[in-house]
Amino acid sequence: MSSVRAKGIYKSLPNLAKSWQSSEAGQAPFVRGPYRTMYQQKPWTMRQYAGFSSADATNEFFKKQLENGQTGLSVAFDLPTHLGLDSTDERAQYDVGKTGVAIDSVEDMKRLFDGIDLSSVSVSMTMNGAIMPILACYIVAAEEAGYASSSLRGTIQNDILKEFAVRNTFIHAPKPSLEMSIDVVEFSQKKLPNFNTMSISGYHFQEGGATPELELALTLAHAKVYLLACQKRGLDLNTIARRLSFFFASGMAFFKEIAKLRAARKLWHDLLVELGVTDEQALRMKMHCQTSGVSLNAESPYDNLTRTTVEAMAAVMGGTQSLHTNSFDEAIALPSDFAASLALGTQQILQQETGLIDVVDPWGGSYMMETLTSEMIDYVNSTLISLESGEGVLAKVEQGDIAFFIHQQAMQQAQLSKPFVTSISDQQDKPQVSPRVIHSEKALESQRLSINKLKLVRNNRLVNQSLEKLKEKALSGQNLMPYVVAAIKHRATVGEVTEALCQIHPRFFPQQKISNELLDSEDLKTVRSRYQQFMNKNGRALKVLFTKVGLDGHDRGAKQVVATLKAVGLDVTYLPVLTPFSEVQSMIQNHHFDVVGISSLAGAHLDFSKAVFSCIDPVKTALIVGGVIPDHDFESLEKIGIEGIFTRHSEIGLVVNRIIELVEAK
Ligand code: MLC
Ligand code: 5AD
Repeated sequence: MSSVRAKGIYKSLPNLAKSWQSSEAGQAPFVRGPYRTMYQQKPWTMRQYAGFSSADATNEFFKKQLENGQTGLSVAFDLPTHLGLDSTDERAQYDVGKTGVAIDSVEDMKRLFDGIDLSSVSVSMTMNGAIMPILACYIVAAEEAGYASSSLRGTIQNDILKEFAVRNTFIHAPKPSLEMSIDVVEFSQKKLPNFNTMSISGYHFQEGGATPELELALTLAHAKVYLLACQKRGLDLNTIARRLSFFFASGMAFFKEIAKLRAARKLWHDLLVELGVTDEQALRMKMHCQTSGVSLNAESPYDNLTRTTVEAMAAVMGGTQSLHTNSFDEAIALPSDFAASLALGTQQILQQETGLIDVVDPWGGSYMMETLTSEMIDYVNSTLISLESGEGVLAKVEQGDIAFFIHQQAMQQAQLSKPFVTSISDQQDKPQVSPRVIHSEKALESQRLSINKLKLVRNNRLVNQSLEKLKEKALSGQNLMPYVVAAIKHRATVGEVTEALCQIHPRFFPQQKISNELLDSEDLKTVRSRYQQFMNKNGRALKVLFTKVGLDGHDRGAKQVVATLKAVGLDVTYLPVLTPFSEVQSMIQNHHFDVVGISSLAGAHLDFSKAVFSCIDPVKTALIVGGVIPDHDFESLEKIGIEGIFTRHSEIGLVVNRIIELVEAK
């Protein structure tokens, strides 16, 4: 305890006289848990997030996990699906099936759940951008398989606001996107009464660099925007809030994470009471937790099992309803079957062997925990006031202020972060990790066949009519879900529905604010003078093309590099996310570049590198790659002809220096 106190995590002896500190679990304001009996009656749901390649491959994986004792399902979609692009769209070609399963139509959705009893297993779908067509695919697939939609249990993430700050799979601008998410809430309340209509997420804030307390403040700020938007529609929050659930990260700050979940329940209860909610069920916050991805380390991956266990214990001691434990190889690639089994096993051991489920709120009454909880509540309340100040939270989302705020926090956190323990760092002793390899071309081929077949058998006239109707309704501002469901039923694809919606609410490309701190650093001054010498010698500026080919929207790093290169004086052209590959190709063919840089954070670096390398003349142009690049791919990249590989840990000055070196060597 003394070290905790020394670091100032708790400052004063707690005052346990606060009324909420003597409340029981299952009693307002639910600090100690949403239910009186908690896990004694029903242990948390073991819900592993998964999806890769095709519907068939993921279906097989789901069935295996259920056989092994998993108690809920959770679908990870690939990037084209998130962005409402059919797999056959040129912009999607390198991302099909990479970070999740590809779903282009109701037929794929049917195959995803083939042979799985949807009336007994609850299904979570992490979908935000293409929310309407994907939920519609699920409803239609289930109905056609014989399930009444009122019997379906599960959760749709439907939390679009955080996408603009951290996760980046938005399609339309914030305001129309918000309206669509409320369409889903309104529609589901009637059509899917047992479905949680939102999973308001903090997880990604922490992954993006926020502290647990900031994660909570931002989540609740967004939650309030949704509540007010529902109220504005005339929806009764007493009913709506019963089916709003939450999603938090559980990182390595063990005590703080437990306090965060306790504080979250009280803050949610208070917020709803402030908005006039009285329904007991609605006032109980329910949550899913996932152990932290950023806390995992690729150098000594088996240590990640320990980290995940500790993080899972914090989530359970904090009273989560549902849990995903990360696989030990996640810092390297998508979980292998072996690693996924161990991750599920971690939860099973906690549930079946430790007695953790026998105790409700095990830390309740501890001075340390009650103080941390209390301080967390105070911090969130004061942060909410500043988030809501000025033009309010939605304006901050629209102007990119929240994204920028997180980015700055991430830079501060990076300076504070502790080094990883690497118990097995010696290459020779290192256990072999066999990460899952996704064959994107195979996945694309199978999607192509599936779309072609669908288009052959469907009635195109009905498809077109339903899409026209959808556009008409989108203009008039009605709830769009019934029209999306109708289009999907007629076998319109996810891409076609999205395209129709984009004709009314165009794709959104945000302006991103870039940190100036780096631009003023000492390191950069040295690099500037080196570049000046190069210019003096060669009498010209260096020409660089920087591209984020593909769909992964994590472009802050790329934009920061571009801004820095420009500040140093290089002549930089930037092709952003969603640029079709043919445009990258013609840019390279029609202009000279000394260096072409690719940024990739979602596993497509090998495919992109091969494709871009085939367009350049390596005698005149050097190709470099940056982003999330696992160690085991360095050799393959070098073989392709990549001359500079940069990871998240590379200093920006180093990148510029390497570019100059490469050009001098040519
Ligand atoms: C449970 N129940 C109890 C009880 N415990 N009743 C009485 N006493 C108790 N002790 C009841 C509940 O009221 C509920 O009934 C039923 O049992 C089911 O339990 P639950 O606790 O609601 O669990 P579950 O169905 O698993 O739902 C959990 C949830 C839900 C509410 C948090 O939203 C959920 O499953 N979320 C998962 C989200 C997720 O997996 N996201 C992945 C994101 S990954 P009833 O009738 O009220 O339903 C991601 C990564 C990325 O985002 O970026 O790509
Ligand atoms: N399968 C399993 N886990 C995934 N994650 C992301 N995509 C997948 C997938 N397809 C996990 C990683 C990441 C977090 C957001 O979710 O742990 O950190």
